[in-house]
Amino acid sequence: MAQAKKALAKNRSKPQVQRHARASVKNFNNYIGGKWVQSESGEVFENINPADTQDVIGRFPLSTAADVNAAVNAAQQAYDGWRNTPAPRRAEILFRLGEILIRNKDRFAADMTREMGKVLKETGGDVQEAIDCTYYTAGEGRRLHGFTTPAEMPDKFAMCVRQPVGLCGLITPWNFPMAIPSWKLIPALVCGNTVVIKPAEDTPLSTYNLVQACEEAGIAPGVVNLVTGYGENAGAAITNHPALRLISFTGSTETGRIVASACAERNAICSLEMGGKNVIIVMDDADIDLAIEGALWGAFGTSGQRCTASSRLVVHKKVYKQFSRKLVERTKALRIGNGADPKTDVGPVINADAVKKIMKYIEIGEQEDGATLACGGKRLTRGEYARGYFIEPTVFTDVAPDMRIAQEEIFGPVTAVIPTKSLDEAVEIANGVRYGLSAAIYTRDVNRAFRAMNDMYTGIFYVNASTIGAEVHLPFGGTKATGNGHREAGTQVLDIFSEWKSIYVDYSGKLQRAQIDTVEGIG
Ligand code: UN1
Repeated sequence: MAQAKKALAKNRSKPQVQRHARASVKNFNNYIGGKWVQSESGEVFENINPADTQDVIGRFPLSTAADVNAAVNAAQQAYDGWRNTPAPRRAEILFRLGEILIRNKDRFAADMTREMGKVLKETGGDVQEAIDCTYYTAGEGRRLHGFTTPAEMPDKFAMCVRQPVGLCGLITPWNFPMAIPSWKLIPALVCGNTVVIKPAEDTPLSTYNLVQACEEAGIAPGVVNLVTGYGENAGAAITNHPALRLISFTGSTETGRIVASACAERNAICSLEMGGKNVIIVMDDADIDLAIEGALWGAFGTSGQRCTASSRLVVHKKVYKQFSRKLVERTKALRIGNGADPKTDVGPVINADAVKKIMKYIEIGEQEDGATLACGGKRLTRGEYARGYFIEPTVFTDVAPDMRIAQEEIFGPVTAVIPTKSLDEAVEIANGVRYGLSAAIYTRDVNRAFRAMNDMYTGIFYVNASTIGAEVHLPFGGTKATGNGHREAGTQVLDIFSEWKSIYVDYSGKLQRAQIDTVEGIG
């Protein structure tokens, strides 16, 4: 019997390594110093299809601190060669990587649907986001601008350049298994860093595909190292490794806090991208049908498993009934199923733990005084659903802003409709959570749109569009408990993966003391 992903995860400190010989199941390796190698532990874990838990995609190394060490050593050895490769040359290799991703887009998308569950259209989008990121960021290889500025002394030149940070540890989540690794990997590389990357244990294959494409593109051995495994072992070893100058993490706020304190202990740079409780505000002058489209896509795309998911819908009282009725009607019509079936709208959730957590929140919602379970709410277990992790798209109406389902990140196909009487109140409700990733407003009134744009304290804001669908050339990230002040994507990501070096060249031939010596003629 296949071990479900979370059969392992439940007992993470003591992973149950699969013991049944399964000749047909493929074995995958770590990639360290340009070689595909097993874990020194000799142990593996299984990658399981969340739509059919009997479908074992492959066995991946259950890596330990020793594997991480080997990967860090390889990254160290490759570092000087890579950082001294001119940035435009590094970028040329990355453009080749982009071409390889394009050629393999359909295969990578199919692999991703099989290991992660989301529908093929969306996994195609995920690979496309990695392609976009690769092309866009590779373009920075011929920019990576610094600046010059007048020095305060005569015969002195002042400038500022970007230098790589050094060796970087990248820890990535399962919901965007190629896009998010690319958001970290590509800028790290273009800036001249070498990396160790650990993908989420639920979706190692997509990162494996990305790293294999890096090898095919001709990135030198040791520049990119892949180590698969669990957070407790491989992840912790990366976070705590003294030679890794920077840790870039996307995942839960709880784990992010652990990563941040470990980095603080050893003065490592730390960039975090964590939870969200995103909101769509629907005003009484909105195009309601358009708002419904946005809400459905934002709440149930990727089965609600996006940091940017529209998990709250704050709707003006004048259109509340009409909006709720239409939303429930359309939600009920969504087809749930295997993401590989083109007729499917909503795929499974990622694993058994996710089912447990989401069902728990549905129960909490049902118990909350005043909230109405308007549709969905059940796990599907019969027929085609028997072997997967399927949960009905779920809408709660009459939700109060302080209820747990309106405050906590559920990360599943559940959304909460909250009535409001005015824009001011809507903005207050919308800002009244601990996260600050994405917000949206549907209105035809430009003044209201700009008012909300000004007052929402989030990293991303949309007008007449859903909370999901960020593009790679704009910065991505959030305020409050969503992040720690950094932004991925855009050119802003370069500020994570490079550090500024200020350079002064004094060609006066004499000692000139800044702030002390005065320039002749002025004082
Ligand atoms: C995430 O959920 O962590 O904006 C990333 C979006 C996608 C990225 C989501 N482009 O929804």
